[in-house]
Amino acid sequence: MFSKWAKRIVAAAFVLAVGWWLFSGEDDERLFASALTEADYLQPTPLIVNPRGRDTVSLNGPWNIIIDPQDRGLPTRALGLTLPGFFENLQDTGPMELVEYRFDESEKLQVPGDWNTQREDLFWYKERVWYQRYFDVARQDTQSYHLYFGAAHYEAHVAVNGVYAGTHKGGFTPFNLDVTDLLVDGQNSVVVSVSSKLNHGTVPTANTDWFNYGGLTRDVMLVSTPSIFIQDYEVTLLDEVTKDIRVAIDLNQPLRDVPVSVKIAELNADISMTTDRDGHAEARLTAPNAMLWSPETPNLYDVTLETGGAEIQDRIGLRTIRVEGDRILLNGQPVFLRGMSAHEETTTRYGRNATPDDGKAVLSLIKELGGNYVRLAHYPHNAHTVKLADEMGLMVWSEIPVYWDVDWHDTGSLADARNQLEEMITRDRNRASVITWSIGNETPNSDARLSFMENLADHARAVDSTRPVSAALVGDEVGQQLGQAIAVRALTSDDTPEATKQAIREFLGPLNSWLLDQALAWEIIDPQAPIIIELEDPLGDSVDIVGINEYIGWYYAAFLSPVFDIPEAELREQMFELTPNITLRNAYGKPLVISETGAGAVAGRRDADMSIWSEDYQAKVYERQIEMLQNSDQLAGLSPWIIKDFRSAMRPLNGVQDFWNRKGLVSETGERKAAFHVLKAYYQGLAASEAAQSEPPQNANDELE
Ligand code: GCB
Repeated sequence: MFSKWAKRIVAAAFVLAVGWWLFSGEDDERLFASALTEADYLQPTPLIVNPRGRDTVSLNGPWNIIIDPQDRGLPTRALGLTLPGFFENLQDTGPMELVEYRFDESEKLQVPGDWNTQREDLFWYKERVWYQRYFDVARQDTQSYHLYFGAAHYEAHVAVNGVYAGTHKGGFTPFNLDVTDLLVDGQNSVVVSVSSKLNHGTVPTANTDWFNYGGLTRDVMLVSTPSIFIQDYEVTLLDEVTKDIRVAIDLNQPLRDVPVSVKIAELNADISMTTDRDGHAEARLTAPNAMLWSPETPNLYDVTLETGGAEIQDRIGLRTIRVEGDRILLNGQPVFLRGMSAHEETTTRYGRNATPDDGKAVLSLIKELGGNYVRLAHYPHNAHTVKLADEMGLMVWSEIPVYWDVDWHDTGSLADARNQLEEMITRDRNRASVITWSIGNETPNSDARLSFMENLADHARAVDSTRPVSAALVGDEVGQQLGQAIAVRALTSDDTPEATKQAIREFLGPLNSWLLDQALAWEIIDPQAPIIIELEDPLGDSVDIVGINEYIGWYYAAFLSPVFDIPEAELREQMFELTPNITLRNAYGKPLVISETGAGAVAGRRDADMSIWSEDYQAKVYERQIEMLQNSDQLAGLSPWIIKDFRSAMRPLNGVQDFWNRKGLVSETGERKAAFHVLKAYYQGLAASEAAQSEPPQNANDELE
């Protein structure tokens, strides 16, 4: 028999031991600190190419959601315990259980879709939303299962049946997670937490002229493959004359001697190969009868790839694309890009495009203009849209969101940008429509930015050596040289008020003023001479196609007016006069694409006096731009800004913008503005003369027959 005291000591020791066991975790300096830090993130598994051509089950539809502005659903540490958070999808099974969230019977959001336009109270919301749904799987032991997300904006954590499975950063590219070991036969639960918060270190940062749409914005699916499967493949036309084609396949594992095959039935091509020790196989074939892909003839071939009995279906166009001197050659012939820039928004819904029809509505507007090209700005658009561009015959500029003020010194930002670039290329490398990978937009010139961007250019070429690399440059020179031209004209005109001349001289400073006076006296500068603006941004040397964003006719007048003390109305008039005398060039002898130009206009606002925000003013900017463009012998195309008015938190002007950027050629509901018709006449004229030039010479007898 134990004595009373012995029993008490044992009981106390037991209590202490349990307490120590429960609460002896490391000391937490913060209560409810996140237990999921970047160091713990599981990366997605390598991207599976063309999931829709495989065995998939769609997980689109209504998902249960919980709004979590304080990140309380993430696993946290408190009182020495790790609390698993909402990943668990815990159910209370009785009236005495404290579970402070519930997905079942919660509100729902449609997937794919942004949350901002599905619920009024989420319009400006950027923090975390938890998504959950159930799905059934008839599990087969021979199969591998992958959860595939077309995009989640911006950071997503995924858990399956309560187990954290991986994290992805980047709001516009796909990712997949191998969840084979987490699935059960029958009903499964997936929980995804999505945060749309951007900061100084994200790509892009929070500083963008487009709307921060958050959520599971693209298709979600469960892809089922054999355990050994084709991860990635490439079918590329190498030569437009010999019609040599390269086919390359990569397995998900480095396995030697695995039989794989590629069939293009219409071309009588049926190749069987075995993989090397890297799980890679490749072959060349010649298809003399292949009809090439072009915007005028968007021919696509059914391609079937197979290994271990699992087939993948694709439709692939064959074409070559390269740059020679200042020309872009499509199938060996110079091509002029008659395009428009587009955000991923359309006239048929408010919010981020989600369905193939949304993408089609955007591309159809560009076809209606007589276009052959679209700049998908400023981030990779939905895979559906790029497929449609293949089918509809539109060449594509595809871009990553390296925009304005990314942190050029941050290795994390560079890693994110490289990853997004690689995911974009991997997803779309078999799309004939994509003719260039753009590594960014309007990145301000500095040494740190140049090495960041050169790193991206090298990476793009390493991942895909078959396409030119491009970037849209901001062209500081345009503002500077326009300013110079205006200063010279104002100083030499008798009509300029003395006060204005004085303001310009003050801006120039005594030395520049004196130099200018001498140059004028010695007739080295002719105030009426054509203006040649040469873009010298060193990034132009690192890319193959130089894009320039220039807003002659829109921004510069507002920028220069206070500097020169010239009324903005007068400057705008001068800009219109000067524009046709401007020649744009790049210092590197490369193809020059006007990646942006434009002006804002409210649909329906007409004004013969040409006030800004009127359709008439916008149309005049387009007319003058078109005149100016004829001067540039390096010009290889244009994609004015932008096909449709788009949402932007940066554009608050009430009664005019109301958080819409108004530079669209059509309004958010599809009203065509006057400039739409100006550009349409220009593009249709160009298309007609190109068609006439490419027609074989008329046989004299044809007319007699
Ligand atoms: C630009 C940017 C684009 C803006 C546009 C504008 O240069 O590249 O993202 O939306 O100008 O409207 O100012």
